[in-house]
Amino acid sequence: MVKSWRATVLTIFPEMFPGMLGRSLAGKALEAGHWHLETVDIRDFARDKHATVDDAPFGGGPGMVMRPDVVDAALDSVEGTNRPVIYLTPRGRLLTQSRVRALAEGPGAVLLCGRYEGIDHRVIEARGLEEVSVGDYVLSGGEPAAEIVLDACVRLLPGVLGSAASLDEESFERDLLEYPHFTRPQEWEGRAVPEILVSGHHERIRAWRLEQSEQLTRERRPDLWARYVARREKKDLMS
Ligand code: 9WO
Repeated sequence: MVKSWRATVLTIFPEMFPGMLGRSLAGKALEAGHWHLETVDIRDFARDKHATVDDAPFGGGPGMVMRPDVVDAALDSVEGTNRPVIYLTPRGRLLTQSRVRALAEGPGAVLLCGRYEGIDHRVIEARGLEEVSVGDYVLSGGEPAAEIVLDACVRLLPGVLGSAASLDEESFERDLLEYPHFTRPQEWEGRAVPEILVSGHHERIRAWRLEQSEQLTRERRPDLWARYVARREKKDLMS
């Protein structure tokens, strides 16, 4: 039996976990023991009688900042120093599927959720925290972002998804957006399913789907399209 993937979430709202994850595939996987989740209540590491975790920013300005000593003590309480320690922040590097894949292949992750205007910069530096963003928008705290990271990782853990879905991750087609999907009824409110999909020509269906993916990616995501073209050309050169 291999040791299961381990997530530790540091937050002042531990009751937000597993949250939406508990109701999804990740929740089933949690019950099945494919991964392990623990929360650390940052407030438990405050040392004054009011359990203060935040204070006013030096230099003035609105809002409050999480104290470095409190966050540091909370991080000290976490076992397993071989896991990456990630701070969820809109300032972070954007999360990609390749980072998700690497995280899922590792022993787990420690996820630090900030509130207020964020955490004192010195603890980010001192701990060498990996700053990660799940998108270019500001939330009221890192917790929903942590749940997104966990959802993305857990579905890749061995045994969590059925075999069908795990295969589609391979090759340069990773850089493409998904082709459109259709199911019954074959005609719905005057809209027919593309004829090719009911033709039974598997090779032509595969080509049609690739073409749809390519067109959509070209139109919507020039960044992904450039990477796809580059990878495809490199692959063509090697063959
Ligand atoms: C608050 C704020 C107030 C005025 C002007 C600028 C401001 N920025 C922030 C801010 O970034 N607050 C964060 C709230 C502090 C860290 C935790 N919070 C958070 C994390 N919001 N959004 C995220 C997040 C994390 C990962 N991916 C996307 C968003």
